[in-house]
Amino acid sequence: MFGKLINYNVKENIIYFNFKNGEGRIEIISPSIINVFSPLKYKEHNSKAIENLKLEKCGFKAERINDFIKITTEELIINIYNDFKVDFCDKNGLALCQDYKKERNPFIRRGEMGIAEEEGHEAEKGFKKHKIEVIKKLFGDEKFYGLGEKTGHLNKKGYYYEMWNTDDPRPHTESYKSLYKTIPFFITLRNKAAFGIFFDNTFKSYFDMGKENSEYYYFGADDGNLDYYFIAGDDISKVISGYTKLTGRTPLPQRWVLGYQQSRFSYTPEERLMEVAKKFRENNIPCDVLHLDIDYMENFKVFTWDKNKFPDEKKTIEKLARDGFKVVTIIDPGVKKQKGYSIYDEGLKKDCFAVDKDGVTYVNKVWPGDAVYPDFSSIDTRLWWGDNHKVLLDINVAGIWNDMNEPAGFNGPIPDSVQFKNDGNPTNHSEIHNVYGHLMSKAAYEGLKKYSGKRPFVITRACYAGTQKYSTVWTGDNQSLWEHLRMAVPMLLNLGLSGIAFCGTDVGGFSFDCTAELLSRWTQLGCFSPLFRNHSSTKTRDQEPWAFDEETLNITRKYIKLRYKLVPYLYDLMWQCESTGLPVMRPLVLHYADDENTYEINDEFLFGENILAAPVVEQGKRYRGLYLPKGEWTDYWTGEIIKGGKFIIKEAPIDVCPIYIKAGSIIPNYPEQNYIGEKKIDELTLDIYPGKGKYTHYNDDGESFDYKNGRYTIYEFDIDLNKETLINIKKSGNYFNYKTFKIIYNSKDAKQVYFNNNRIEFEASDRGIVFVIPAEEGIINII
Ligand code: MIG
Repeated sequence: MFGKLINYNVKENIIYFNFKNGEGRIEIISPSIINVFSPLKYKEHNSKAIENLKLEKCGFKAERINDFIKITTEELIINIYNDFKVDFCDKNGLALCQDYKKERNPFIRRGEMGIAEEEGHEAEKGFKKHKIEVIKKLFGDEKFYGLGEKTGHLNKKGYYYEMWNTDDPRPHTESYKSLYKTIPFFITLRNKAAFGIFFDNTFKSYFDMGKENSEYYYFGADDGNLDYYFIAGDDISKVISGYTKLTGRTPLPQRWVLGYQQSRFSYTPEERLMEVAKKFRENNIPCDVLHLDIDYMENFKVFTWDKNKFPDEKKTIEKLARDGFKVVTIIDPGVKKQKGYSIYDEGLKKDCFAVDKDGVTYVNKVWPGDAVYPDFSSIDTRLWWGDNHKVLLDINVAGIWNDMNEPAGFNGPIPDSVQFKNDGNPTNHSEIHNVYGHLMSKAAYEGLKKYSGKRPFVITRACYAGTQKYSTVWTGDNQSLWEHLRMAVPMLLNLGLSGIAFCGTDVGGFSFDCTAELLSRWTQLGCFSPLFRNHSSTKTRDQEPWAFDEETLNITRKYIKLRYKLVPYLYDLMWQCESTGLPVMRPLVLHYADDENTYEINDEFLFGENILAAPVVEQGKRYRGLYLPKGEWTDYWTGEIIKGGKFIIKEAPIDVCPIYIKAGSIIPNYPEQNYIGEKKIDELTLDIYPGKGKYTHYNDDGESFDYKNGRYTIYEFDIDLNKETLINIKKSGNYFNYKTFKIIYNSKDAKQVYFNNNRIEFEASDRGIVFVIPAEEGIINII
């Protein structure tokens, strides 16, 4: 397509290429991040994902070698050939990723659908060439990860997907090409080296990960620019850090957001909501958040309340607050088309709605009936929309749940011809569709930040690359099926690898009736999902922890309590994420990429680096096989210490989710609470597993942005293990200090304990000793 390479020239960090039939550019973002670009539609990048990118100053060299141009950075060699074919090599010249130099050549499909189609069988689409296509050579040993929220397994090799945000309520299966989210980013692991590719194109896009031919994989799009980033890394962590340097990182949330959340379509009227709240406290189950689904509104009109169901919504929220509950309300994009309804009238007046090709406000149907669609691609609309949240924040609504923002329409898909302002660069739906939810959640985030001053809590269903800066996500309408519990693990892991560190599924499943056993197992997974929310659809059977039987109540309570115990550990992970981009739930391969046994583990994951969870995802299963990577691991339930680097079989009765703690871990624990913030925590418990290790614990006010101005305390622990154990404690910052640390040291060998040379009394615990020291700098010495 580009034809012969004619010449090139260098300006600042960009190398411009002229080909016989077009222009190409290579932009050096950093020594290991390279942008490949051709202005096929727009002269410049028009990214919705990347904001305020700062280039790293770095030297590079460009030179002609025979028929290609060689670019050398400190970390990479990039060769550019005729037809704008690009090869990436490491600094020693070893090929990492190469363009495929031949044409696509799909496998053969034989036969005719004929009558089979009438019967309802879906015909596979034949070969389709895309306007933009980048074809990469398959070396054969690749593993692919990422691509956001996709069905199927952890490793995406051999799958074909499309990126077109889709609300399809049928049971999501492995053959689904699209769900609610578009994250055109994947990580390739090959030869123990990793790199990522972020294809920053919001039009409908295509990812064939070696399905149509085993010699190549490709990505492509219907329109837009050729615009992708190659992100090299020695390991997966570095690739994620590079990708999130481009698209942003999940910011530290308020602490209560990490508590348990209960939802339902819908908890109305007020009495029902109150009854649910009461049941939590009666049953001694911690809970921080209750969600209000669409029925709280008057005729599904956003930013209104149905006064028949909530006569005084402000009071309702106050009453719940006294018991430690926060309320999150749903807000859909569709605005009811009704004269006299202020949001509709105002939006029209301010020209905030998308219009059809003739400039007439576009109407589709959603919950409120005929509805119009805010044009979130316009800054004026985003500001207006953000401001609308003030009425909710004024009565202390604590977070916003954005749904239906693919955007969905009951009268069928929104036509491509619908017009959007796109901040001064007008375009149509085909370009905005995949970023509609992203821009909506950005508007909500900014409104919440402006009027609450706290760290915004937004949950969105649709998203694009970079949404992590604004919102957490849930994986939409799953069903109460074992198959969906099983699929949740790789789906959440791949979301995490795609920059979305904060995500979760509807615990228990949305559609269909849950069972006692399924809820028990799903809550065990939920305990380790950053967003821990039980939600289910209208008309399905009750799905709260107490809705089944005594056993299920006890099991769900056990795991919800465990979650509350682990909140300081999880909060530390979220804090780290702001500087590393690393997710909370991590596939084993992220930390153990030199161990091939970890490459395709679909039903185990690391919760941070220290905790390994292996949930049971099959009905009736009371034991399971699992892999422990190298190192020593303590069985959290039995205390048994197991040497890793092997597969083991673990008994897992219905109340046991296998959990292992890595040697050398320090896990901070909170005491039991009904909700986060119920108790002032002056004493932090540190659950310590002997071994060499380091841990950093972070503490702040848990809600405001003051931490950005240094209002926090950091405790650093360093455990050294020789003949005796030395734990070195350092502190920086002086704002949120504990009085004491209660230390649980999980070893029976301890004979004497000193803190800064003072002898400390200790008691025996189940698996070791317990003692209390002042929460100060110093050295603990365990002999
Ligand atoms: O058409 O608001 O995924 O969580 O309960 C269904 C009602 C609309 C879909 C969401 C689901 C929510 C439901 N919504």
